[in-house]
Amino acid sequence: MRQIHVLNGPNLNLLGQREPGIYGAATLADVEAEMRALGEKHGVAVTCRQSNHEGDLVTWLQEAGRTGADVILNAGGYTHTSVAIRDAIKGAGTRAIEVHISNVHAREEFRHHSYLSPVVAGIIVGFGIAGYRLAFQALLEMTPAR
Ligand code: CA2
Repeated sequence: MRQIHVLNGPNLNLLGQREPGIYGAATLADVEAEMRALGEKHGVAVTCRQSNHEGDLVTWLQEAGRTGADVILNAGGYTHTSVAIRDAIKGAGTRAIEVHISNVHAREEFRHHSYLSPVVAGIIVGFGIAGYRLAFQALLEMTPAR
C-alpha cells in the first residue's frame, strides 16, 4: 500500500492557537484529520507526526526513505537553518514535498531561503493549510516512490 508521511516541525503544534492572521484558525489536529480522510479516500496509508526537535525529523525522514514513503514536510523554522534535515532528505533518497502555510517570500528576509528546496520534489507556499491537500494531490499524480 502506498504510504504518505505528514511531518510537521517546531511550533506547528500551536497552529490555530496563536497568530491566526498569519497561519489561520485551523489546528494541527484539523490538518491531520484531513490528511487521514484523504488517505482513506485514496487507499493511502497516512502517518502524521509533529516534533519540536530537529533530530526527530531527521530520523523520520530517514525512515520514510528506507520504507519508500512519500513525505509532506513543513519543517517550520528549521527550513531556514537545517543542513541536517537537508542531508536526511538527500541521503535517504526521500521524496518530499515542502509545504509552507504562509507565503514565506512576503515575510522577513531570513524566511526567503530554504535549505530544503534544492532537495525536494516540489514546493507549495502561501496557500494556508490547503497546501497540505495540494501536496497530497501532487503526490497522487506522481508514480509511487516505491
Ligand atoms: O508558513 C509556514 O508554514 C512556516 O513553515 C511556519 C514556521 C515558520 O518558521 C516558517 O518560516 C514558515 C513557523 C511555524 C510556527 O507556527 C505557529 C503557528 C501558530 C502560532 C505560532 C506559531
